[in-house]
Amino acid sequence: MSQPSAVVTGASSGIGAATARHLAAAGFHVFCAARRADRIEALAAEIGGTPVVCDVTDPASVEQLAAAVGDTLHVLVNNAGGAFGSTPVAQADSDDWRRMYEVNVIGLVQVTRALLPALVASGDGVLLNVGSTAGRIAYEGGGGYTAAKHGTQVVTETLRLELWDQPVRVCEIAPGMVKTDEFAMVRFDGDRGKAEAVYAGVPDPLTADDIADAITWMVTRPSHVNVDELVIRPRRQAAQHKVHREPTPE
Ligand code: 8X3
Repeated sequence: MSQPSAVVTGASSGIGAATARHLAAAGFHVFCAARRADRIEALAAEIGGTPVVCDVTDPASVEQLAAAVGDTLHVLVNNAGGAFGSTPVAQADSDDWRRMYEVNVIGLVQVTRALLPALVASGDGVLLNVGSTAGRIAYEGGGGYTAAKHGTQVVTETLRLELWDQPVRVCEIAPGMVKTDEFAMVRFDGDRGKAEAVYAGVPDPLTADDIADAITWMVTRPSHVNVDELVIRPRRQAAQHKVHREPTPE
């Protein structure tokens, strides 16, 4: 059998880059899609994949991704996403909310729509959306992000229903506290103090590799096995508001 192929969006850092590495190690040819050319070129060179510069919120860019992938695709990991801001709903920044909906929902839908024919054509495709525990609960200051990630979750469920008679599995992974280089820094607009506070007193949050490992497991199950959703947290995070933190020096 020829080498199976995978697309990972948001592959320039964090969970996306780790997933590209893990899938390549599992035998996939990986199309590394993201906006930052230098990063995905280096990653693709490292893992023998193909870099594709792509902004998932731009339809023309997504079409170019589909053209680069070609007629057949085995795995699509819709990972591109993110949180912008942490203001209460009463002070919501409409532009931040729009950006979050654009990347976490509309971008995901655009990539899915463009690549679905290739997933179907493979005869055994897997579509995996990277959601969040923020798509399961609400928390103060999380309004725009939780709304968007609930959107990711509902789109995933809808797709599973709509594709019920197609040879495509539809899965979601919903990670909790994962420490990556960029997620919290982007959310807090580069405020390192606020970003570090998210993980304060938690010496062992999940890593991008933990999530990539779980994603690789999900997409490599036998073809009759659909892992609908997988919620994954560090042991210290029993719930969004219930995190076992160790005292930190003042
Ligand atoms: C990230 C999880 O806790 O920051 O997707 O909302 S959280």
